[in-house]
Amino acid sequence: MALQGLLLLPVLLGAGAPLASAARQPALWPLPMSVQLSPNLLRLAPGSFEIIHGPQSSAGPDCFLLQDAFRRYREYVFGYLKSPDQYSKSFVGAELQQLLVTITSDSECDAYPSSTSDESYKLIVQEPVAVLEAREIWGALRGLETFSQLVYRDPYGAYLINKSEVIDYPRFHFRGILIDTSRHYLPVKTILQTLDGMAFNKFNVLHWHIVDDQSFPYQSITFPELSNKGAYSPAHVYTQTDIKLVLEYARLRGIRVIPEFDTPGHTDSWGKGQNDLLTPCYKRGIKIDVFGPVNPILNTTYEFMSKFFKEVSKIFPENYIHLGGDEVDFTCWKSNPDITEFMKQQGFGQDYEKLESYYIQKLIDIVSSTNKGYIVWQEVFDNEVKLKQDTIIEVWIGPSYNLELQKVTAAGYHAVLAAPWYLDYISYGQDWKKYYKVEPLDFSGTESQKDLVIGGTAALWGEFVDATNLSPRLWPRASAVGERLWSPANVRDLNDAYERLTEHRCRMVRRGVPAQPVFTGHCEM
Ligand code: CP6
Repeated sequence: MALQGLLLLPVLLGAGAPLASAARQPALWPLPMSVQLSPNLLRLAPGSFEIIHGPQSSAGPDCFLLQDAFRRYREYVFGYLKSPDQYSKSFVGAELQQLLVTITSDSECDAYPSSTSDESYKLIVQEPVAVLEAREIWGALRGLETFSQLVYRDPYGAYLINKSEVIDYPRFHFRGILIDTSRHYLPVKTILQTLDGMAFNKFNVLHWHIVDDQSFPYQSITFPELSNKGAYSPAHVYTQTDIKLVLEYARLRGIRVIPEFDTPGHTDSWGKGQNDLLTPCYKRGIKIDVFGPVNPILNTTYEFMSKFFKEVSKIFPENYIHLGGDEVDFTCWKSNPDITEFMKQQGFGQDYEKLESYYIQKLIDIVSSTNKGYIVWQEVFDNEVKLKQDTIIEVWIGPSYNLELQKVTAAGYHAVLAAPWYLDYISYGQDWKKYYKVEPLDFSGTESQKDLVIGGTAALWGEFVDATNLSPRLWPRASAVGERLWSPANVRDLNDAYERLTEHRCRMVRRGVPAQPVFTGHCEM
């Protein structure tokens, strides 16, 4: 049966292929704020079509970020064609010859993207020259992605684009992906590929949960023993060179890299290379060879943290550092007589959350003195730690995350939502729909409370994820989150999303990001 089907296929194609069918639609993902597609089609000639700077642009050929993006997007549009001139000489009709990219405000080509970057753009596709206009280079990057998604091929392989007009900007300015390089080391190549996928989906924050209990792959300049002793092996380390590579690759795609150095819990691996940092645990009053969270009662702890975060704040250009603060286990602190004594002195009673707050407060003062802002997991807020007003609280505990959003924003803090988007949980079926249906502002609160929700993060924790399965587990499931965070709130039609996502997934695969299938079917390669 199957064989017969295969043999019949060429015959069917030869006889039945429609001649001048307008064929497929462009598949835009995430859907822009406003799209007007006219039925008029333009063709692009792979050999001669070019993406260049507009004459009025504040950026020119010395803007490496845009030059590199022009090169990338030409390749994405034409799919690394081997014989690019196949169609261009013979075709008649309307042709799109150029895309002119214009930056209207002072272009900062060497800058890093930040929380205030402007990602808006306007794209007009008309004959013979299309125009992409953006205030900043970050908007031009998003517009180039959209332009590349507008181009599709007819059944004969010709490149088509509708005359069209797109006006676009993100609904939320914080659109993150969490990767975890402690539970499994991820090769730099895998991280770069993840950044590619993020750019295809207009994500703009890589939340890099770089260290945790299991391993410490960050190679510190000040404290090299941390990774010498705490990494899985000398090969499972991010050198300063590796970090710079990731930072630059992300920058060129308009992606911020926010590192997380999670303390005082989740720190087992720190203890291997830094003596006396962790709390010694006791059993029946006797010290045992087990350690708990960071020891909050020693001056040496804070001296270490000062030096460590001073380094981190220099290495990472990002204005925010994630300080963790989640899931602190009090068992070891409770067992330690020195801690018990300290609790008495401070008048903390039996309330170990007070001790945790004592630590975090001191840590926050240290990090504030490096002129960085900080993000913390929701426990830090729940434990009533005194925070600077511009602190970002990451809400991760479900299912009552909307209540938490209500509380966090009522207290005037900024919130990032992660709870409904834990992609490390897998199940049978199309779970992207579950992520897609989430409405981040569906909690009771005033308009100004809603304004404090700055976005969300799709979290791919690493217990069961390494380089072999990261990409298909992340994509296209995270794409659902990407559209929820970029597109207007009323873009929620599951059938329309299904059609676009199916094609978007094929496009990711063609571009070298192995994304798992949405459902049955096949991809045109
Ligand atoms: N690691 C760290 C984790 C988790 C957290 N922090 C986590 C907890 C519960 C679930 C998934 C992940 N693996 N450091 C919580 C933020 Cl369900």
